[in-house]
Amino acid sequence: MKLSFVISTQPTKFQAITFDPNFEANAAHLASLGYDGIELGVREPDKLDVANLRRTLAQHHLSVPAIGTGQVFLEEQLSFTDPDAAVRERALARVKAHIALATHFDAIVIIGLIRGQTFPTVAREQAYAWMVDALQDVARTARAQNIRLAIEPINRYETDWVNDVAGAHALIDAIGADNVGILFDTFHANIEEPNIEASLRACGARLFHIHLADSNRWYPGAGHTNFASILATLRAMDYAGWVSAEILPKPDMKHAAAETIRTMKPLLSQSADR
Ligand code: LER
Ligand code: MN
Repeated sequence: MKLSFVISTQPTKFQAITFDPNFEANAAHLASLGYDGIELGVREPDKLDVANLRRTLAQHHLSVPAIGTGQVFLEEQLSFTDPDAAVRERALARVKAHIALATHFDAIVIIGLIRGQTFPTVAREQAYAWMVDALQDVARTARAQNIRLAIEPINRYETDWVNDVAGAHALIDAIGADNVGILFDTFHANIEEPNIEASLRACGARLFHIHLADSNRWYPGAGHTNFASILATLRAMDYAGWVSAEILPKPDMKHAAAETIRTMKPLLSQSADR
């Protein structure tokens, strides 16, 4: 298992993510702390200087395990369930741009808030059907480029469906594509799942990616989530993916990144020794 840290490539309202205009300095710092990669939160893939980004990451031997899309909903309100067909189309086109970006890094594309939620003026079944149709289209586009998608269950205070692993399985069954799996975020799971370890096991082979945050969304070690037990569960499942710290930059990003390493590295090296 490898460790990454989530960084936004643009300013964003999403608080559990760091944006610092000096990406190069952040990359150098995270690499010096011992991170293996940077997960990118991206609103506008077409505005990124990919060549420059790749150069900086290569310089510091960092990978990009995953690319987040949630800002497209948070900043621009684009989603697959909007009552306006033109908005749904723009959401679809944007996620396809994320897929094209992901091919440069062999990264997973995360499907969180962009998938949409219910709207008062649209029947719930209709909104769900639009979401499934869009994700089938996105999954086909991703498959043609060898890219995997990860559905992220998100807690009830941020969205009104697909809040847990059971909801993610139901959505993936409806999509019917094997390049679609689950992103398990320990912060959301602490709110929604009856038992974090059992819910991890319930992901089975669909477990594609992990977001790490403690119960209070601070760095691992700042709350009451049992990361030793989570890592032991992942080892027992032979999970070979990444764990990515998506945390509030508190008390500041550098402190949060260093504390994450302090808690997680000993647990991760146990998994390498197995
Ligand atoms: C994104 O990864 C996430 O966890 C959500 O809380 C975004 O709103
Ligand atoms: Mn997350």
